[in-house]
Amino acid sequence: MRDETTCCLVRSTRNRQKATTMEQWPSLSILLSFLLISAVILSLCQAAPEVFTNSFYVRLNGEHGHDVASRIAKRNGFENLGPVMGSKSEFHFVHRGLNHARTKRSVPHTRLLKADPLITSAIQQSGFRRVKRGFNPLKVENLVDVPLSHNDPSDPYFPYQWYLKNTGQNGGKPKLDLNVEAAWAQGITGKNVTTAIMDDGVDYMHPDLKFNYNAKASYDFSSNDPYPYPRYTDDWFNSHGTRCAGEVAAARDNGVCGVGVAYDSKVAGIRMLDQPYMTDLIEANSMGHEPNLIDIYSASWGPTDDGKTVDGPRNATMRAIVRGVNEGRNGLGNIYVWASGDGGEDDDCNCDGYAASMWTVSINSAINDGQNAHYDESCSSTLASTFSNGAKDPNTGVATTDLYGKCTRSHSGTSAAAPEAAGVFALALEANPSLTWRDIQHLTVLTSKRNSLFDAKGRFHWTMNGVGLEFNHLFGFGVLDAGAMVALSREWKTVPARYHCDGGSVKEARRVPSRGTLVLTLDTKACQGTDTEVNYLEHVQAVVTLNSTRRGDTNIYLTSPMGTRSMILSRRPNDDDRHDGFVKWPFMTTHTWGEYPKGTWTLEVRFVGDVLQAGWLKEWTLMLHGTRDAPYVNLPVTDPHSKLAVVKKAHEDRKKA
Ligand SMILES: *[C@@H]1O[C@H](CO)[C@@H](O)[C@H](O)[C@H]1NC(C)=O
Ligand SMILES: *[C@@H]1O[C@H](CO)[C@@H](O)[C@H](O)[C@H]1NC(C)=O
Ligand SMILES: *[C@@H]1O[C@H](CO)[C@@H](O)[C@H](O)[C@H]1NC(C)=O
Ligand SMILES: [Ca+2]
Ligand SMILES: [Ca+2]
Repeated sequence: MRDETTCCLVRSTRNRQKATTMEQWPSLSILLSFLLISAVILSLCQAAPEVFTNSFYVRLNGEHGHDVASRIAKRNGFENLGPVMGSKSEFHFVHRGLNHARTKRSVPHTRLLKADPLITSAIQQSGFRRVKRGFNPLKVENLVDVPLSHNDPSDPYFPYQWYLKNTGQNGGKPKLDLNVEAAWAQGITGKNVTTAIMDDGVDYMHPDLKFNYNAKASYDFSSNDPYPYPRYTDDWFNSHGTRCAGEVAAARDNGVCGVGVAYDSKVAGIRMLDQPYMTDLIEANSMGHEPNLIDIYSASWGPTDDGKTVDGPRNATMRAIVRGVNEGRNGLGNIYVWASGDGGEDDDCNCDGYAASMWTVSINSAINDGQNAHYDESCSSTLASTFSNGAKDPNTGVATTDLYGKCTRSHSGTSAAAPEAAGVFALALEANPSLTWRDIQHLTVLTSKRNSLFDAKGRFHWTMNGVGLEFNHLFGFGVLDAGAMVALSREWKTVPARYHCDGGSVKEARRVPSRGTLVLTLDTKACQGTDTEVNYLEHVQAVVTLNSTRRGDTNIYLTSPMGTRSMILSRRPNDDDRHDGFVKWPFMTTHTWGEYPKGTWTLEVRFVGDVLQAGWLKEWTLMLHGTRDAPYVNLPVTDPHSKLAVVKKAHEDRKKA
């Protein structure tokens, strides 16, 4: 079943009544593209000056294919780098005579391309910043002997992999881990599953990775060749991807480093972070690379975590993601795993359009005693958590592979957390290869655990939503439990079709008071009686347009008819924007998962901070995503205390009432 839009910046009013369940990048009218472009340009002005690269998105007037495209490029003085997402009519051209980054568009080059009779459009790519999350420079490692049980992997770093098996090493809390041994004990180790590490390259000759390397699914989009080997620098800056790869698929019992979460799975390297500026085409080609060979894409990067950026996937990248979830894995949908961000309490991952997307699984981190890490961001779109580093000794990071055949124990940041989740999902996909991208999200919600996770500062408490699912603003539905996820995956029945319901809008501009709160309500029937009826929620988006004299002092809450209150925008003290505000920004919450959407939704907007601010809320549209039919009805309940049992009972009681 396909899934319709919502993206955000350009939600089409024309599509409102459209009865499809496909996730869809809306067909764009001129007005809508204008909105998108202006939103993008506006958000860029805020963060960094716009630059233009020497690369061009080129659309031909038909499906001419690669060779013709190369000839067209050549006769205009360009080089054809290849198709955009495998297309026969869209290509990526570069002009070697242009600087890699300039401050002005090169109108003559664009004009030259557009004048070619076989070219219908040519867009010079802007360049922007995408940063790795959690980079730690090289450290010298001294190993000490830690006793092992005879069932444990014999790899020398396994005793340091407290996130796989926490015995209380380094002051950690015993059993606060991913519970992977319970998955391995079911014979599940990730066989025939490929995770792509979209990063700065992978040392695929590393003795702990080379037998699990999927060369066919790999590519280097930074250098445009099939070998995503990291570029050497003295400080090993480009070790990030190799470290992430080892967390997923380092080999077992080979005497090298530790083991991956899914140590019999494969990793692909997609090198795409190592060039002066990121472009939409590099991101799109990376996220759309070999979607039938790659099951899971893991990303430990994003817009700058400076607490004042509002940015997300651009045009082609959004298309790549939507195509991935609709068509990838031969129609089951690719899984995109995202590090929620390292901006700390002063940032909000709902302002990061990758992490906040419904089509990515956004993962936060916890440290080895159950607290959040000091760099963790919080937001209502985070689905679950894994682990990053130690509490007492910050060098007790994640033990994994490092460049040039080495090992490290100090990989950290939410960067380190996302690949652990990719590994757990690889286990789930081996246990049940027919899981869809949505099944993975449902399984995550149902099997993640509160365990002993807590907010170090006591701000965010564990709260029960309307159908008995416990969530936390920092950790989502809790820490992944590989054993439980694999067990439930085996009996899983694919969830019912997904629908997208426009739950209504408030479109008159309303003043946000300088003191006090603007409270808006929307009564919705959740498209009852239409073919997009939603009765059981998955994601909810509040698409908001607002301006204010200080964007970072704006605070927004969304409360569901069942009383679940999500903070969809927290204070960001560094965000001093006073021009752009938010333009149709899709704030997302996962906290109302499983709830019934019918009834009254409440949006509260207010200013926090010491200085009086002023602003206007110009638009609020409520987008409800989920199923018409109850999920989980055909799933057997073995444990009456499981979340599955609790939600099923809530749904059954509701039906009786
Ligand atoms: C491995 O996965 C591919 C699809 O990704 C599938 O076609 C193939 O049958 C699988 N092989 C095994 C042995 O399960
Ligand atoms: C986005 O894509 C649409 C349709 O493919 C195109 O018309 C528009 O110019 C693109 N915008 C940018 C900024 O590339
Ligand atoms: C916000 O928009 C309103 C109405 O369009 C306008 O009057 C006001 O000056 C704007 N405020 C800011 C801070 O841009
Ligand atoms: Ca090993
Ligand atoms: Ca961020």
